Amino acid sequence: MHKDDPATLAASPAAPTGTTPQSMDAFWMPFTANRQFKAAPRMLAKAQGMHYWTPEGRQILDGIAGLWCVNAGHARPKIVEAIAAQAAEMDFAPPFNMAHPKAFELAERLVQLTPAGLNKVFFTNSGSEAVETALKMAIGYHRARGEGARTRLIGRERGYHGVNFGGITVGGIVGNRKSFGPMLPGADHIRHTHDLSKNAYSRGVPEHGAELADDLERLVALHDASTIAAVIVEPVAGSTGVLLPPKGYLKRLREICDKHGILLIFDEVITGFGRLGSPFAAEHFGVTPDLMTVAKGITNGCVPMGAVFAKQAIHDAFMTGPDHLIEFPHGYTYSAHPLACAAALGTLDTYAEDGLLTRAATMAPVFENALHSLKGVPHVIDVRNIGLVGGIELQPIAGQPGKRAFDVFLECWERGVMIRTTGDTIALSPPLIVESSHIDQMVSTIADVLKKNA
Ligand code: PXG
Repeated sequence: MHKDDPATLAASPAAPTGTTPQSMDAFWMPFTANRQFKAAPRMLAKAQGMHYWTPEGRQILDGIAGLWCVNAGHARPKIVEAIAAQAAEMDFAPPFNMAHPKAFELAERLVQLTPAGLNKVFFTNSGSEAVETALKMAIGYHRARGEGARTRLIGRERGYHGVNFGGITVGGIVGNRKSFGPMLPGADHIRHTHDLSKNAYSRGVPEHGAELADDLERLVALHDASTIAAVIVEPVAGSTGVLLPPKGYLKRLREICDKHGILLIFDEVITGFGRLGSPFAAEHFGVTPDLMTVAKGITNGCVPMGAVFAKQAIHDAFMTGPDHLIEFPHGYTYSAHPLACAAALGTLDTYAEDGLLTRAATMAPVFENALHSLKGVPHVIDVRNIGLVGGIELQPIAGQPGKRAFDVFLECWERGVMIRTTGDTIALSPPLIVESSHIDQMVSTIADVLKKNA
């Protein structure tokens, strides 16, 4: 197991490795309160193992694996070496009508990890692109089979599927949607599963709410199944504030999809690559989707990459027509980029060597106990956990939604712990190499901050 060796850390980058930029004017920052940030920047300059360092050399414990992606911890040698070697050997290869061997090697390695049946891989460069790709595959699949009326896409309230137009159409986070017009026509949403009145402080998946999957029957009754292409859900919703599927919910959703010929898409951008203690959430919950999107952990966050896994039958439906014609007119200049493929192969080696795709299962009880110790701490109204994902929901300050959690985030940063907040929920998703001492540091820092601000 890779650890942050104290000797290594002592020798680690105390000296500044970056400098404060002369001007911060030009960079329009993504998903950031730009004005707040530029008034009081939080800059990162170096990373190793479980930690970041600021340009001044201050050590920051990484409580969120970068952004749910650095699952093996930072600066893992095999990944660093693979990227460097690939950059020197071949920087780019066109992915349309050309290829390079590592793309095929990676695809074969990946489908060894996926649930049986998901044996075709299409490469993208992000989770958002993986989602667009999966939605297009779903609609194109039905059309190829002669069911061209199945164009309607169903998402779920509070869902997050990236930021492109298909993704925000099926997404259900109002702040990400309301400013951007009508989006794709015909989409609809099933209800979300969050119910604090019944499920607060559940350890692992909540008991109540499997019947919320029946909401899909309501939409089938309204629109008719013959118009519906696919349903997309996150098995565990991350961005919206860590919402776990009620016991039996995903199985029921699968059954209803099967009954009506609707494709089921799991968006595993955060749950993929070991986050729940299995390689994928599909395996964890014993439910196999028809299409599965991933990104983030596929390269340990080191080079942008996403992917869609598809069932054989979906792939095969496209494989018709003259041999020389493109079957699926879709793809990106950087699909299966050599640097991303090299990084992904180094990542899979690192996961395998350290047993990281199942380590979250071992650490989950420690993580769960630590998180649930926050029950009773001022402002905490719920604690949720599964594998190495944690959510701590806070009582919002009246009239200022999101402010309480954001203040906790700022103060944790000052105290050397990087957490993530969304609305008034704190999310934790540490690198899968996390040790008990790191978990204690994260949770005690959050508790101290909440008590101080009580
Ligand atoms: N689907 C899911 C389920 C995601 O979590 C995406 C798609 C989009 O991936 P890209 O690579 O296009 O960003 C994501 C991304 C958060 C947070 O709030 C979560 C994500 C991204 C940024 C922040 O913690 N997930």
